[in-house]
Amino acid sequence: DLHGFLDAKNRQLILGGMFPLHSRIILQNETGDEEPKSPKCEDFNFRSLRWTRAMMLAIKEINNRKDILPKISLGYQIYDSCFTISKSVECTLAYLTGQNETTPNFRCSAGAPLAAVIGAGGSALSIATARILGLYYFPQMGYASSCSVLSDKFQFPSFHRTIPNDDFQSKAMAKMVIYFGWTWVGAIAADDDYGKYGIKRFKEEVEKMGVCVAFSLTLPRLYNKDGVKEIITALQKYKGKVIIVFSSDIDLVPLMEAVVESNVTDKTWIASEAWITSDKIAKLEYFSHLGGTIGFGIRRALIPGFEKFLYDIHPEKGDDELVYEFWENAFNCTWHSKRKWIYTDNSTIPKHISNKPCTGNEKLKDINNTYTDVSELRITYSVYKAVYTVAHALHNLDGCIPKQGPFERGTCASILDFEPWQTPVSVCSISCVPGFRKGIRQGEPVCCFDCIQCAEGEITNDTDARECFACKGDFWSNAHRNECVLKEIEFLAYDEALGMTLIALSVFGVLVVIAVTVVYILHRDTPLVMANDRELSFVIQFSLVITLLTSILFVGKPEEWSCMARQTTLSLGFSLCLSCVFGKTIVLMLIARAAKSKSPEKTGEIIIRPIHQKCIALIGLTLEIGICIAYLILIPPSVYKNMESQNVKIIFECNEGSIEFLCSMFGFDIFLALLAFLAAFLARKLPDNFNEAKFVTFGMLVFFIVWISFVPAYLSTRGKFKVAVEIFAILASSFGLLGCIFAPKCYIILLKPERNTEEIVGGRARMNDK
Ligand code: TCR
Repeated sequence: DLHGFLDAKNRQLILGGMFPLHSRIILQNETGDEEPKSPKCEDFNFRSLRWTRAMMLAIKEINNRKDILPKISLGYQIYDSCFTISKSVECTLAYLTGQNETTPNFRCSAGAPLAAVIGAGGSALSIATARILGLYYFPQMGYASSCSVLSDKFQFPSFHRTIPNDDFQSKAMAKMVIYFGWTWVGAIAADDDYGKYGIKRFKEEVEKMGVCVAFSLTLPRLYNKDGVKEIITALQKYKGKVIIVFSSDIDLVPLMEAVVESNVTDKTWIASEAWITSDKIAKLEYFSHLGGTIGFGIRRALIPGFEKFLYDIHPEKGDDELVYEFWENAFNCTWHSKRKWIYTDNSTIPKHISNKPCTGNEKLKDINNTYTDVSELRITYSVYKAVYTVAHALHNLDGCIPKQGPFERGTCASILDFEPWQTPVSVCSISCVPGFRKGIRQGEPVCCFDCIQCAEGEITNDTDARECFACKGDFWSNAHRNECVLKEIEFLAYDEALGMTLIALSVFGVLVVIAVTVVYILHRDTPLVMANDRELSFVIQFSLVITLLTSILFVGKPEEWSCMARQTTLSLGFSLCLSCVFGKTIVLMLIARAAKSKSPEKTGEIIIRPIHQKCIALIGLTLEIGICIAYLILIPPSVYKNMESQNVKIIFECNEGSIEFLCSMFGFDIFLALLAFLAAFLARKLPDNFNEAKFVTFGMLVFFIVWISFVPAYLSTRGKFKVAVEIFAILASSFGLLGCIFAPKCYIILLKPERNTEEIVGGRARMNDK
């Protein structure tokens, strides 16, 4: 049915092929005064026809198979490269432009798209064509191009091959030379990339091992008598035995003829893969000169059904004109009828073919021809593999699952109109990926739009979306804006650097306080410790331990209990500390007053007794406890998940409940600090050597400065850093008090014990004794 037919036709892909079906071109208008024409080719190559047939067989097999490209049929379009760069480039251009000015030599296609090119034979041809095809990333699969440079993906981005890189061969040859202990060898390279690179690598390898290269010559490209003669002279002069030749068989033939002619014998030839397997060289005439030649071959394989397929060829079966030429060459006869209209402008019969007419009844079985020789399928097998490789690649392309594909954003290529690399698209704007929405451009058609990324907290998860959707609740957009993800939770954790540092600082502070306490206990009976109520000193030390340790309550995930505990403990700690300090300084103040009134003797009387000092401390603490209890009972703090202050995060923090209570709690502390400060300030001129009041004044100033600067810092930070700022203030003020009140005393107790006398502390020590 027509539909089915059209469908079948639509589902076709073409594989291009290039084979050196002839080995040279005949230059046409050497004068250059005529319109340029594609040159004709001569010297039919049976071996290449076998390669060509391998490609056809592979395609035929693939088309019959259900497991590779089941819904696609492959066609082919094969050109003769004539073993020349110019022809191969011409074919490449024909492939790329799709213009059949150059008619393919074998064709089985119906205007379907070209998927890949198999070829182009030798390295020099592949290098030339791969440079052009590479411009478009057009896939190319080499079957005989072994030159090492072709592995350079930078120069040849879309070239692949089914034959090993020559580096291996060059190295293997070098190893062989070294193995046999040959240290004096000659080298001959064909004048193409294959020969030159192969010999270059070989020389590099052997020279490293101390082998000397007696001569290294290049085979002339075209049959050039002088060039060959030069090589023959070198060979005759050469006293060594071993000659390495990197060349294709075709280029080598003239030299071999000259070798036979000039009777260069007694040499061992080391052959590269391209000529060791060739029947153009392995001829009886050359045997006396070339017998014993050694070389490496590539893997040989059997292709089932290939022999039958090879025999299944007849000029009258199809319209491939090359088959007529093959027949003429194989059976040494002439198709007189065909010569008239196929070989239009060269109807003369070539010299090497006899005038005997071809009948069409000739049997391929009767002759011994390279074409039908399936005993050594090496390059042939490589061609066969190349076709299968391409087919498998196309199969994978066809089986690509959308969104999981290899191309941008997981897209797949369409099998029937994929791009050589997979590019031209005809759109005004490229479609928007998930995470972006279409933004209309004023006054332009709807196909033209901008892709605008969704705002934070909004997402889209399909392509070309018109709108973005907001993430709800605990969710927020991810970086690509194509998924709603759970918001990050933030609090100052124990295991992060900041939390650990702060805890370490507070523990360090506690250790210092303990050290001070130990010093005080050890020197408990010295005047400096005894002066001004030593019990109060111990209480101050204890309260500093409490304030330092409360900072730990601020770290970690906030819980109901920790929220309730942190601010109250802190304020209690400070109130205890400050009321004790006040209790002490009030005594100093009174002493100072008495000293002023110049009646030192009366000091004892004006002095309130130590018990009174303790009472002051107790009253301070009790009042603070009262405020705390009221706070905890009436409007207690609680845990709060803060989602407003930062969109991307949920901040776990403590809601302080009542700001009034909080302020009165700390306000009371500040009040105590003020009292202590005033008292100390008034007593600062106490005329003794160790001026305790001065240090307390200083300590209170530090305390104020820390907490005054804390307020703006606290208000301007967010999240976990807010907590960190508070801990910092706690630590700073505690260290400040510790440093100002106890450091000077410890200094004297430990380092200047001679000053720890009754004189220095004046009458205060005495006072304490009462
Ligand atoms: N690589 C050669 C061409 C070549 C060849 C062959 C030609 C090889 N093997 C066999 C004819 C027959 C290996 C090149 O130029 O890369």
